[in-house]
Amino acid sequence: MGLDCSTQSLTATIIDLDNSQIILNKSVNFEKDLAQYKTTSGVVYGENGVVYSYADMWAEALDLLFLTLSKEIDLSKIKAISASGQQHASVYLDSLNAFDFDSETPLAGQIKKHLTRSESPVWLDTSTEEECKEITEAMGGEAGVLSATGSVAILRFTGAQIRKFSKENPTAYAATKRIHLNSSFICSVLAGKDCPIDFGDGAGMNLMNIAGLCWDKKAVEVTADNLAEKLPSLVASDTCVGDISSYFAINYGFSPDTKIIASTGDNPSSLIGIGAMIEGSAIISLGTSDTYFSAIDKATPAANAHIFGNPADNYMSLICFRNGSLAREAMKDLVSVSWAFFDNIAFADYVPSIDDEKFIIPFFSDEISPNISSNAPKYIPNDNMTDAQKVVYTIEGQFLNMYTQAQKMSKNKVDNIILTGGASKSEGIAQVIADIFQAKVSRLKLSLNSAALGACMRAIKNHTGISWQELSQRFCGQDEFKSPRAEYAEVYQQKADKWNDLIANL
Ligand code: XUL
Repeated sequence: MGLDCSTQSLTATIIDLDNSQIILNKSVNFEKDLAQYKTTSGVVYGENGVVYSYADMWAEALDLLFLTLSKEIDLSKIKAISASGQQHASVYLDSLNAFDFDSETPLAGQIKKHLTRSESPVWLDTSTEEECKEITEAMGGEAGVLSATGSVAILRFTGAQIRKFSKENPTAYAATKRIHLNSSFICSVLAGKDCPIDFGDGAGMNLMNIAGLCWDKKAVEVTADNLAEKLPSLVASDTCVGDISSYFAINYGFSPDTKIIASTGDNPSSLIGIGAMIEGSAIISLGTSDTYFSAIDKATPAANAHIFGNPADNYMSLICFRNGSLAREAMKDLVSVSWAFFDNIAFADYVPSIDDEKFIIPFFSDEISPNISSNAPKYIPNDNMTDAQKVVYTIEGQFLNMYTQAQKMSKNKVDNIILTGGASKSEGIAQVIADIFQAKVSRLKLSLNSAALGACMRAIKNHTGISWQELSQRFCGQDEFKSPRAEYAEVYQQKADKWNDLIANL
């Protein structure tokens, strides 16, 4: 069984390994099914950028989900469980024994009585600007935080959130004996004991030394007083932490020897569930923001990108581009064309060529990768361009930018790109990506919760030793969508070099 405790819901995916079949996918929706917590899509929006959720709600969701599952399926057949969770969210507890459950009392109340902070800050929170500045300064500047932890100090990362709590509520902070991430919290609840944080999710805290895969002494020291003793240990993601808590065996019929495998963050888990855990594959997710993530062999930190642990081995890069779908939509409206034209027709007769005048830098809102204000002078459509060219150069701009940013993290060749998200249906976008990256572009056959599937695959891997390659062949079906056209490799390399010059001058 794989679980994903995401922002909006808790999902379980169960695989019947003998028949290579995903037999169940079920979710509890926080807003709808646990309405008493009064969340909006699983979170509460406070003032000044504060966004939080509740650890006792996540625990209650586990009770609810397992109760539903126990009526549909014989849970004693589950051999191993792993979980994934929304990254960066944190849980503050007054005791290392908080997971020592009484099997007759619901989980939520048992957790709640141990919380020193009833609210768990989540990744949407942007209230920690001051703390990020302080951490950056104490670490000797951005380069210091980046080289130590794999990311510059980031608003939503856990370190800044912990610092803010220690400043605003020193008494409750002092009473905190353990700080968990959402993922290690779920793991601890499942195992009924205090469990470690894995390298995948630990890297999203600005506290883990990215090269050494241990807590970074300086980062921990400058973040908050006595923090080292409040953090769990760090482990490789494929660690079995023990057997399931008797709470779940007694209440839902799990076998007492069901193995619990360390949890990880939802992005590292999706890397597994999409089948891109081995170097040479990358995922491009086309959404409100576009995201590029890929398995990499070395930790080579780059500003504006993150490095997390790859649960399969080594590392993964994650680069987020703010100008994704909204920028595409803005350009579609500006040119005043239909989606059919924007996604396909515009590309029909296009032959890539080098032409200095024909770049569009489509940063409609402030871009974060790289850091460029939307007010910066940019190359915009001009009257010498046809409507089709305006569309094509917009898409080229987005993905030349993605390609050059990805190259900063790893120059290793990617030969398979898996495209997900709304715009992945566009033939034109897929072909431009294939040509720029000179990689085949595939799409997933089934649309599943890739983080929950990844957690399930990690549980299987730990329990059986089946290789990643075989697991991805069996469970992550991909269809090849577009092939790279070798004749345009040189043109796009020149365009990428030119793009770097344009951006450097903004
Ligand atoms: C990654 C991030 C989000 C959350 C979503 O850095 O903040 O992708 O993990 O759950």
